[in-house]
Amino acid sequence: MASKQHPKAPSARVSDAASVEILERAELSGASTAFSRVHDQPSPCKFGTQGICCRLCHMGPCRVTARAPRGVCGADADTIVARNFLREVAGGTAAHSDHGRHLVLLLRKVAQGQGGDYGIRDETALRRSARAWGVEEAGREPAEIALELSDLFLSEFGRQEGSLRTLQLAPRARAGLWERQHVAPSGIDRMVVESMHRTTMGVDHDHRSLLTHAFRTAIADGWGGSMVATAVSDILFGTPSPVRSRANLGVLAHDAVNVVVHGHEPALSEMLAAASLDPSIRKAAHDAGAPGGINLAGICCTANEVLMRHGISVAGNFLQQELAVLTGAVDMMIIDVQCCMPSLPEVAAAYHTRVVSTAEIARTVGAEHAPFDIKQAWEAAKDLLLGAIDNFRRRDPAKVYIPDHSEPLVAGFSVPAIEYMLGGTYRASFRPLNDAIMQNRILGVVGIVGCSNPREQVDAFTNALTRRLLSENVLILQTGCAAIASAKAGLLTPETALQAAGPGLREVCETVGMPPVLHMGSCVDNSRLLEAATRVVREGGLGDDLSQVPVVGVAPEWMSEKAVAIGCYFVASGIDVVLGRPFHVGGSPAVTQFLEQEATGIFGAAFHTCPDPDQAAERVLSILRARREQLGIHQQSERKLMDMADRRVFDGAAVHRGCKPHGH
Ligand code: BF8
Ligand code: SF4
Repeated sequence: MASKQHPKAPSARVSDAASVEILERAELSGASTAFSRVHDQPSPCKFGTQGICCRLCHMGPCRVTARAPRGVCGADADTIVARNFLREVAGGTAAHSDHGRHLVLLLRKVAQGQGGDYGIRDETALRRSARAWGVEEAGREPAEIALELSDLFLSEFGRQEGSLRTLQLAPRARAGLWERQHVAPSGIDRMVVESMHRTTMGVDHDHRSLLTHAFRTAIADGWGGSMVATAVSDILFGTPSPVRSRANLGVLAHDAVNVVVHGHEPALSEMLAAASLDPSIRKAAHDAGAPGGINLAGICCTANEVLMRHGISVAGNFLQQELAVLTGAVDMMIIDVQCCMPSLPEVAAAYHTRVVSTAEIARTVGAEHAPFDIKQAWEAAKDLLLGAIDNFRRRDPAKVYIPDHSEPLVAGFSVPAIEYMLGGTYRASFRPLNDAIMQNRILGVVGIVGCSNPREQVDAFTNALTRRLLSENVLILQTGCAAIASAKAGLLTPETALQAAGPGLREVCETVGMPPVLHMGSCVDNSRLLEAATRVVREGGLGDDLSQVPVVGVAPEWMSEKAVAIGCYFVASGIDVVLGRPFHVGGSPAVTQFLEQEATGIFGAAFHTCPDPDQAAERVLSILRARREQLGIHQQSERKLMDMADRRVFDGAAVHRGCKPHGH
């Protein structure tokens, strides 16, 4: 069972001290983790890596070689690679969008008075979304608005013809481009189904046609399913605002019942957060010998959801799920959907930890299954916590090792929160950000997103890139496991991030009271990045489309097909994407060329692959500078401190932040 010894020391494979300590212990005990299994899968199949393996029909599987350049049906490398790529995008889109659908169905039940213990927690968010999607809200009751809005959202999933309504949230120039290029998606579900249809044997064989549909499908994810998921989460659970918390395995407690929520969908974890404060639950925990009560902590994007809204601490990101169990201190790990490793019950078997799966669609062999019924959410949440309390009694202190490492952080940066920080209560506005970009105090804005991957040193690329770009006066927006990586490195505290920031960025952030690295939420919340970039366009002065604004997306350590979909909707939105790891498309120069070059002609943005952080930083900076040059705002020397004349201009701009852009 035990894996072969890994040639690299734990400290070369993970970055944070807590993970190093647990991984060292895991390897001594011979526990199987992603870090040992990756060593058992040393050289990934080269056909798979290049995307030239096809198993879409039973005349195959076929793989492309120099001697056999076509599959049995005649498909060549271009067709096979493009089909495989489209299926990845469809998978990612399905995951984000099905998550969105579950939330819309919950909102609809709430609107009909059948939402059990759920309600509309943020009426302002409801009215904001209603206005954005063209639903009449003035003078109407919340339930009435919510019903119409949820019906509209549901119709976006099932729409059979015509473009998604939600595309109207994009800058007008971008929505127009999508129509002209015939990539405006129709129904979200339809796009995914069509992806499967196009890629089945004998249908779409033209790599350009297949890849175009990949972008169309991805737009239905970013501007459709994910946008809806974020909007409905904010309505039901509250729009995030800045909140303090901590991240890393050290948040687990010796004296409390540790309940780890892991996965993506926030409905159950919201209820757990509330139930953990219930007096009867706290008393039960005390009675069981846990004076600290219930200590709720998160992993992956469920962590990000409850962090953003409640400041619940983060136990870790993707590759720490097994490490958390290996502390021996987790009394219950509650999993829902996506990124939950099937290995968890096996790791847990050496401890008292109970792994409980809760989503109807997601079973894990060896885990207990407690399907979560929203009609009895409060009771279900309390039952789970009582089960965890009971299990706490079985915790073996001799097996517990909690690394003494966790970092403070600030998260909770929704777009309204950013707008408020920039402009204050009366003049909430993006104007100060646009001005700072135009005056070259801020070079540009970069979204650093995505996963961690055991094939590289975990978190290292993300954090090196974040530090470098901060020093170059780049404002950083983060989501997903990348945000947790930076949290563990201390980069989500304003103090540390400001120290790393270049002088212009630091000055702006200190003036408006905003940290230079903004945690914007989970991976479906990459929609918040689209929304923020759109706000920059609408604010004026930096072009009229996303392809003009100095904004770049980076996925340094991605692993999930969800990241492929996210990358595609960023590019389709006109935002260049730098990947730290290449797609599985190398077997087709034509597909590679389409993604890395032809896309620019269609969308004004493309993919770039840069396997090390310095190279990625240079590429990001050169894209930002090129965009600045096109806008004619590149003249000011970079790294320049504000002198008094500058300061007067800046203060003037701040005073007139409500004004329209100069000369546009
Ligand atoms: O959806 S960043 S490892 S948890 S896929 Fe998964 Fe990747 Fe983490 Fe968030 Ni996103
Ligand atoms: Fe082979 Fe074509 Fe079937 Fe793919 S679809 S497995 S290339 S015969």
